[in-house]
Order: sequence, then C-alpha cells, then structure tokens
Amino acid sequence: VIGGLGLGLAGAATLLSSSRARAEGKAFTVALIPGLTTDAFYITMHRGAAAAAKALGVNLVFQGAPSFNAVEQVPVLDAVIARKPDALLIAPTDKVQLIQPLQAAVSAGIPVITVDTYIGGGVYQTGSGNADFPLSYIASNNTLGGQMAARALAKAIGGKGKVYVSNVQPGVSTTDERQDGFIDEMKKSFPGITVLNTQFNDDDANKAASQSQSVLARNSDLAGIFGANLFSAMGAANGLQQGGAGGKVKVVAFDAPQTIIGNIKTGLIDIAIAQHPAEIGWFGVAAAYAHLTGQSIPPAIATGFTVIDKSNVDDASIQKFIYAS
Ligand code: T6T
Repeated sequence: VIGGLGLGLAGAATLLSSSRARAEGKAFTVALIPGLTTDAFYITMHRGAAAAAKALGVNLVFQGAPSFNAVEQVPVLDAVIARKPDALLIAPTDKVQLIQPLQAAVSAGIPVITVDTYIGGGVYQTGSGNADFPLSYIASNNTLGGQMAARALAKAIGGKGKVYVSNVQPGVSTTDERQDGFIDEMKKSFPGITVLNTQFNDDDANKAASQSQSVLARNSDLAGIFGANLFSAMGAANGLQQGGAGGKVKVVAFDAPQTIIGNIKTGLIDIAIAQHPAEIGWFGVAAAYAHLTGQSIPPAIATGFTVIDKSNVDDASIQKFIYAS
C-alpha cells in the first residue's frame, strides 16, 4: 500500500507508468486481444474500440490468434505483455486456462479488463478467489441472452417439440452461460419442450453443420436449434439446409453477421439475438483510459442486445447492429 491510497503494487506501478507516459506527452497504448481475429463479432468490437481510441487519442493495438482456443491465445498474450502496453483488454477463451497467463500481465504492471468473456466466476474486485483481479468485465448479459433465445425458440415452435443447443466448447464463459440460461428457461417455462444433448463444435461451422444433419437423422421430429454463437448458428442452419429441413426446423441464432441476416431474409434462420460488440469495444477503451487517467471504473458494464427477425430486418434503426465483415 502506497501513501495510504490503498493501491497494490501493480496499481502503483500502473499509475507511475501512466503518469510518466503523460509527462512525456506520449499517448497511451491499449492492446485488445480478441477470442480470434477472423470473427465478425470481434472485428466489430475492434471497430468500436478504434472509434473510442481515436476520440481519446489512444494508440490501439489489435492482436489475436486465428482460432478460438487457449493454446493459441496464450502465446499471443505473452507477446503482447512483452510489448508493455499501458492497459490490456482481452476476451479470454477459457475461464480457467487464462487465469495464470493474465496474472503475469498484472505482475508486469499492466492493468487487465476482460471484454466479452471472463475468467474465474466473472465477478471482479471482490477479494475472493484467484481470478478477481481484472478491473472490469464488459460484456452482454449472456445468461439473459440464453433465456431470450429459449423464449424466442419456444414461440417459433408453438411451445412443443425437441430442440438442442449447438455450442462451442465447455469452459467458455459466454457460451456456457447462454446454454445454461436457455436450458433453465426451457425447464422453467416450457414443459412441452424436450432439450436434447448439446452438440459441441469447437467453433467450427462445418462441424456444427454435420452435427445438425446427424441430430436430424436420429430425430426426424426435431423442431428447433439454438445456435449459441455465430459459427454454431451458421453451421447448424447450413446442415439443416443440406439435410432438406431448411426453414422447417426453426433456428434461433446468437450473433448477427451479414450471413445470418441473409439467412433471416430467406427464412433459413428465424431470429438473431444481436450483441453490441462495437459498444463492448468502445466502453473497453473508455474504461481503460479512465483508469489510466486516475478515474475509478465500474467492475462490470453490461451492454445490450437487439433482436432481429423478418419483421424488422430491413428497418433503418437495426442496420447499425449488423456486424461488420
Ligand atoms: O458470440 C461471440 C462471442 O460473444 C463469444 O464469446 C464467442 O463467439 C462469438 O465471437 C461469435 O463467434
């Protein structure tokens, strides 16, 4: 603790390096590490982050792995730590496997904010556990998003029939919460609906497509699918089309890239729950800047959703929520 300010060593180091940066008239550098680089969700988050960086005179570094997994993300994180940015925004690809590598960032004096996904239990700055050290978690409320998906799918299939969740892999905070929210809401509110086993696709749309074809082959009365993220939803819908059930089996998609919007127009996908990734990126940079300039920041910032279906897909007010490509 320094000077009664209640700063830990890492906090003190951060303030010293940030005041040095300002004294030298040097702009802050904030690094953003996405879950993967080639995903419209993170590309859109990068756009929002870049807009805030421009407004605040911050240098933004965007560096990530080509696919969504901890094995590829950790070396990227290590390389970013070695560049010593003033602050780090990261979408950790695993709740557990990124804890220790992120502790290394804090030990190097780099404050950490997680965006989209979290580590540990996702509740930060409470003094509990070994993973509450990030300063803030900026993301959609994914449990609520899963509940919204359940309600939308239940409505689309008339409250009865078999459904399943097409999902990435266990251990990812966002998609775990969407799945739990979805299954709990189905159990609580829709007794006529049976939720079959989740199919995990490792964020590979081709895998999700072959899985939806096999689930359909085993269950000719399949009524609906919840695609818990962009690749899960796109792949599952393509599989249905290849299996001759496009439009017949209802699909609720999390995320809203151009392809999913196109699929809503043709009727292959019924509903997209669009996250606001640009908002996550914008507030991520703003929170980092606030912290670096001595302001306090909230330990959690919840961003919004926009539900898109055939009835509003062409509305002018919806267009800004369609992800960049
Ligand atoms: O759904 C988003 C993101 O929220 C999730 O954590 C991982 O998948 C996406 O990036 C979409 O592909």
